[in-house]
Order: sequence, then C-alpha cells, then structure tokens
Amino acid sequence: MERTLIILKPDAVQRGLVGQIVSRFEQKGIQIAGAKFMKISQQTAETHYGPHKGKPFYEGLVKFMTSSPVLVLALEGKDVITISRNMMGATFGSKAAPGTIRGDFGVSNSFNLIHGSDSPEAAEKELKLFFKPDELLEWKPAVGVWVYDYAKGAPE
Ligand code: D4T
Repeated sequence: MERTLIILKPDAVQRGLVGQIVSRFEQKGIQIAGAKFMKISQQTAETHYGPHKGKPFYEGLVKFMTSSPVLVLALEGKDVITISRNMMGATFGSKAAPGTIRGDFGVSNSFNLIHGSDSPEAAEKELKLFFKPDELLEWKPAVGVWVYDYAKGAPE
C-alpha cells in the first residue's frame, strides 16, 4: 500500500467543500491514515512549494496557502498517488475535466482547491513535512476485503 499527502486548500475550506471532497476519496475506497486541520506557516509553505521558487506565481501561491486554514490528509491505498492525482484533475480549474475535483468544483487557475503529491519521492518528503510518524495510523477498515480482491494474497 502507498501513501500520499493531500491538502484541501484554503478555498476548499472557505467554500465548504471539505466534506464533499473527502467523501469522494472515501467512496473510491481510499483510506485515511492521518488528518490535520491547520493553518500552514510561512516556513512550511515555502518548504512545500520550494520547487516553484522563482516562478511568477510562487509568492501569490505561498500567500494563498498561508491565508486561511487547510485540511491536510494522509491517504492510503494501492497506487493512491496516481489515483488521487487523476481524481484531482488538471492543475487549472478552467481546464480540468468534468468528473474531477478541480473540474467539478472550481474555475480558477490559482485557487485550485487541492494539492496531491506527484511522485513517491514527493509523497515521502511531504508526509514528513506535515505529519509526525505517530500521527499516521495503521488500521484495517472493516470493508477492506470488499474494496480489494485478496484472492491471491496481495490486494488487486
Ligand atoms: P499542486 O502542487 O498544488 O498539487 O498542483 P499541481 O501539481 O497540479 O500543479 P503545479 O505543481 O504545477 O502548481 C502548484 C500550484 O501553483 C499554482 N499555480 C500553478 C499557479 O497559481 N499558476 C500557475 O501558472 C501554475 C502552473 C497552482 C498549483
């Protein structure tokens, strides 16, 4: 099983979309391993978006991400990084396909509702930035055996 870091950004919280977005992941069969409602500090935002430093949208992005509370999630599942990126849709709300989170809930290109790690390396780094090890829980959902096919041992 893989884990990813998801942030429901300030616009998702302010617009009251948190429940609907979390529901989509739950309905898909993705498991919550950690959750934190918080205001991101300037330092954490700068570290998280460090790879974008110097780009024209960087300063505005850091200001946006630190402006209001967010819900940070650690999500778990087989191929959860790719699956959640597909569920999020393209970066810009104006371009994201209908059926995706950004495509269904937003039009803005900078207020794009949700962040998700884009690789296993990024997920590992980002999970460490937002969660202490004991804040990520190992648990077996009661419906787990109906979410995946375990006939061959490993989840399919
Ligand atoms: P994040 O990182 O937030 O999950 O978004 P993406 O992975 O889909 O997109 P990204 O890293 O290229 O951009 C990070 C973040 O910056 C905002 N942004 C991006 C912006 O305001 N203007 C821009 O031109 C771009 C490219 C939106 C997401």
